[in-house]
Amino acid sequence: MAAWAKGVRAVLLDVSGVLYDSGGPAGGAAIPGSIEAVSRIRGSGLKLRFCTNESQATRDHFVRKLQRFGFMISEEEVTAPGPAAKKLLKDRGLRPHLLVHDDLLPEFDSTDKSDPNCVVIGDAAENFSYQNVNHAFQVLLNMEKPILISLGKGRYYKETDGLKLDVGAYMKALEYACDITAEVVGKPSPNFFMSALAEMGVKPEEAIMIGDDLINDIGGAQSCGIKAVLVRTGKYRPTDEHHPDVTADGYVDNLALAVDILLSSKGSQ
Ligand SMILES: *[C@@H]1O[C@H](CO)[C@@H](O)[C@H](O)[C@H]1NC(C)=O
Ligand SMILES: CC(=O)N[C@H]1CO[C@H](CO)[C@@H](O)[C@@H]1O
Repeated sequence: MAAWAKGVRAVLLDVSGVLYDSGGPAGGAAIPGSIEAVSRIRGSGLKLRFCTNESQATRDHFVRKLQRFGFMISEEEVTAPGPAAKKLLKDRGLRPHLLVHDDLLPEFDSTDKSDPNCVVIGDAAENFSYQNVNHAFQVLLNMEKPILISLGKGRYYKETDGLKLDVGAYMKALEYACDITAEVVGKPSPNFFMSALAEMGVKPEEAIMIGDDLINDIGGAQSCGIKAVLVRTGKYRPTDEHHPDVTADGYVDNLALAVDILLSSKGSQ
């Protein structure tokens, strides 16, 4: 029996690359077996939370896309960096200049954006034009003490037509140009994982994270004391199984198989 599957009461699921592959005209497609796998987790009585670094769209938009692919999922079950950043801005009285995707803008409708005293950067995809990135740079350098808030720090992700630069690459560019360090909201930041656990009311050792990103999903969860399993879907690459710094608690071909292992271990407890 897999050691990682013992004593699990709650499951944290990464979404893109685990539940579905993004890209293409339909915006992506479910990974075979994953729709049933989510239903089986629900049926088993385990707690469940979707933990995404998705910062290209509002949470509502994101949930509707997954429902269209066939997943049973509701907005309250999603931990995403957009809403987390919105709360942080409010708590600290920060007014953002936004370098985010057009589809994420509605998330900040009620946020005061006048006379910005920070820059928020998300996965802006096509909106990462030279003009937009350079403008954010100028806004930062005009501040007495530049504050850069980044919705995740992924290096790249995979869409159906290939690998794409993620927000982390642009965040680094601004950090370098302005000689500052960004504050990261979202994976792999410990606060992000801990808030997902708090929402489920479980301790780190009672949860398992399942993701396709070795550094952000696996390393991020493990740094909070959460066990983590890497699936060989999405952005997975064979070299992920021999990484010098991060070793997953398990490596499994896909979500369906991970759920098989999890539920058979639960049955035998
Ligand atoms: C963002 O990208 C979309 C799609 O390419 C484009 O229509 C829109 O004008 C862009 N917005 C900004 C602020 O650059
Ligand atoms: C941790 C991480 O970066 N996870 C996901 C981020 O988003 C992309 C796509 O938007 C996924 O492929 C990653 O798995």
